[in-house]
Amino acid sequence: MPEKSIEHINFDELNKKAISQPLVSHIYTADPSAHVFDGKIYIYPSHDIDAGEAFDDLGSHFAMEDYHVLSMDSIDSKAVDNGLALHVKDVPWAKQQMWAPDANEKDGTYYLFFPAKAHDDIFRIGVATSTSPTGPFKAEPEAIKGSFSIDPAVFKDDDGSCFMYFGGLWGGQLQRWRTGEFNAAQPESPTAFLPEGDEPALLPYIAKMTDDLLEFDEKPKEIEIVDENGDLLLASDIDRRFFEAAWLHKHNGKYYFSYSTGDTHFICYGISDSPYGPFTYGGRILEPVVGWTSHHSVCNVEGKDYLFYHDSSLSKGVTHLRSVKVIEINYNEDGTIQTIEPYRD
Ligand code: FUB
Repeated sequence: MPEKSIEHINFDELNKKAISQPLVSHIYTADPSAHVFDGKIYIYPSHDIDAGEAFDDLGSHFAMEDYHVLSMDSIDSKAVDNGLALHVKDVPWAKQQMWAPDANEKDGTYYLFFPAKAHDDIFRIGVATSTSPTGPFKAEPEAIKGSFSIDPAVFKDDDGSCFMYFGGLWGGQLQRWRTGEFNAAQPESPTAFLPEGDEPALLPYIAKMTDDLLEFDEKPKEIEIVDENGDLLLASDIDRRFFEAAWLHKHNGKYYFSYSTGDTHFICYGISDSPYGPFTYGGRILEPVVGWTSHHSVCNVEGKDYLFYHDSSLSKGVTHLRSVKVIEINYNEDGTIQTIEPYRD
């Protein structure tokens, strides 16, 4: 991925201006998916490492191998690293790149949902289960049937129905699935097979989960993100169109679908009356952070919504060595979200 210039950044100054600090600093963590289970906060992040892979636009340098679950007794308490939760060597179908995970709970079983490249180099999404929110998790032998691409987020609605949101461009391969089949054609370029600028942007996907949360209960459907006129966002609208990092939360009875715009580095959102959308673009939640990627979750803790996010300030700008942070989010009276600047002026 093309790096954002970091040469001008004084990281000591930047860290003083940061609106929050890393939740843990003994390991690098990213892509935080936060949930409250039984009154305690659990964060399911990627576990960033430097595996020595060369940087490329497909994200090969994001060569993560395992997951650790973080937990916090309250929003102000110290985060605890609960150790190894799942390693790629214990996932029969997966080869490499344990990217952004999520988790959920049903009837006392905890489910870890994660993307990885399978042995044929195609990203799929798998499930692993545990009797504890912190694992260790045991992976299912196969990936979810009909799954593809990256960044699963599993939202449980008020009636207990669970929906997976997923998808990611470039290294996440979404552009290779435009016909419903994986397009293995050359070139390797992450921007090949994308729509033209005046065509609608590629869309993320949703699928209702089966009651046991191990499979899709329906063929994944595209989620429309539209502008104030009801028109789909265009591929050229790079400040607003979906790229990766899907998340769904509810506020005052409305569904908020949030996501990263990738190469423009914003976290944006749309609002709908249905978990299936269409979502009307609502604005930005988070301005760009240090590092190429931006990835987040929104979690309600004791009545307040918090944004869990990451940046690369601790590693002094190394894009694949990120740290998870948290900050409260606030809404305006009309339901729009107040945009967060990650560093004070
Ligand atoms: O952590 C690897 C990838 O980087 C995630 O899957 C994307 O969302 C981006 O954060």
